Amino acid sequence: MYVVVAGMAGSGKTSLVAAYAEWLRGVEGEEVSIVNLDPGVEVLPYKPDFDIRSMFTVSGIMRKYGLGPNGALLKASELIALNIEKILGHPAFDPGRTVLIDTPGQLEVFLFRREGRRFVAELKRRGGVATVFLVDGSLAGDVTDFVTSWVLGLLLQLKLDTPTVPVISKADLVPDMEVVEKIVYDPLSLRDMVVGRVSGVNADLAADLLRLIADYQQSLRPVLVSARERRGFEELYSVIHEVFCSCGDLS
Ligand SMILES: Nc1nc2c(ncn2[C@@H]2O[C@H](COP(=O)(O)OP(=O)(O)OP(=O)(O)O)[C@@H](O)[C@H]2O)c(=O)[nH]1
Ligand SMILES: [Mg+2]
Repeated sequence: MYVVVAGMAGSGKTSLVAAYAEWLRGVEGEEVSIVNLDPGVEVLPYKPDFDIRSMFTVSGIMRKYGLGPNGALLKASELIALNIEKILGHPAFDPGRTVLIDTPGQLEVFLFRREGRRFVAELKRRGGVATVFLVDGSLAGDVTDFVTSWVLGLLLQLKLDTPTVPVISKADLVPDMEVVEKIVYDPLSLRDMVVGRVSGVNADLAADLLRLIADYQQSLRPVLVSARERRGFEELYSVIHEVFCSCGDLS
């Protein structure tokens, strides 16, 4: 099975992949591969089984094509799509393993574009795919930030058309557990908090976003993880497995 780890820049993808892979390796019968698909990262806290940087890097592309960092990541996304067969032919992508895929920070430059969708579509042809969408727990201090990040996860679910598990990362930094619980169990109860912060038509927009969250939450439990404190992994494991079971035989 393939687990695509996605989330806004700095939401904790790489740290989670490192800590969760280590935990998963201790689970009996689990064969784990780690894939680094971020050509821009300099230092990784894990040893990848496949590393896109063995093919190209953002800094190499910047030099070669005279591009800035985002233009270079865009180019890298195209190169990933062009080399998709070669990449997915690597043994790290054996669908019999749990393949954790660490994605580039800038969602909008890879996963939200055609190239990222194509990559995920090819994964789906080979095995089951679930997306873990990280919402930075430290954002829960500002309800509007938290709600908008959560909505991004829904948009990604639509774009990739995969089961998507919202996961609150950096649980050790969550300033307000009440907001976290409400968004998971009863998003509409955040209405007054969110609507009061914006004016005019944006208040209606905010209320509609909460309704979207409530309607498409897919009755998942809240999953809070902390890569730093190494907690929440049992819950993450069981939710990912539930997602696969509810989607039929995807492993
Ligand atoms: N307190 C705390 N900090 C964390 C945790 N996970 C990640 N961080 C910090 O958050 C920052 C970003 O973490 P990364 O794992 O690099 O996040 P990322 O999503 O891979 O970042 P990009 O790939 O650059 O988008 C780093 O400073 C991490 O140390 C956590 O569980 N707790
Ligand atoms: Mg990263």
